[in-house]
Amino acid sequence: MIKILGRANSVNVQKVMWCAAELDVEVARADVGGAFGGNDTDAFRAMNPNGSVPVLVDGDFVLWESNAIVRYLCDQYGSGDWKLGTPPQNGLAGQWMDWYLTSMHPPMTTLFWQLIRTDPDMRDAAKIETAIAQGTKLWAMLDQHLATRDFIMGDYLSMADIPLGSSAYRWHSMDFARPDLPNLKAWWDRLVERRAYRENVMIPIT
Ligand SMILES: N[C@@H](CCC(=O)N[C@@H](CS)C(=O)NCC(=O)O)C(=O)O
Repeated sequence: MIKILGRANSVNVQKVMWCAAELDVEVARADVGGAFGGNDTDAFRAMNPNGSVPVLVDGDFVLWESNAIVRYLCDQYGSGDWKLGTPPQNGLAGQWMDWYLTSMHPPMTTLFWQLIRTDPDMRDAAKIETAIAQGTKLWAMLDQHLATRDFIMGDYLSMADIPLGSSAYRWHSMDFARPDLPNLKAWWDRLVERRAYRENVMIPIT
């Protein structure tokens, strides 16, 4: 069976677990990283020299980087819309997945660390304000894209929704004033309807 090494409260692990659940792929997850440790051992670093989670182990095949793992799961085990197929489809899905990592993840990480992992009296209000402003600008771009479609690629859920969808739970759940982005909210509501999303992503933010 496929193994995923990584703690359940990591957004990068959540992406992979949500994707596997959507594909109906059985996965055994082991708690590694954070308070569980185990990611700074020689054995772990032989699999992933970064010492980060998640890591996928599928037989002899080892893979790190959560977006790469999502793509691998869809390519290897997906069918129908989950497999995509044409270069333009793969290009567009990759565009949104990479945009999440390079553009959206940094302000979302700041918000997470400031609002969840930092004591209220130690928080940096300027950092929070900047991250909300950056996040608002970026989520508004996605809101605009979603004005004419139900999901990122069109009328079907795909790998393109996975990284941004995982982060959208945090955007809508952390305690700060959010702008009204109705298309984004409607898309997020569609994700919330999915059991695989609720079970793997919508868990306490810690
Ligand atoms: N770009 C990497 C980032 C991996 C990463 O930074 N993972 C964090 C958890 S979200 C981690 O391993 N932190 C150290 C730990 O959990 O001990 C990915 O998407 O997989």
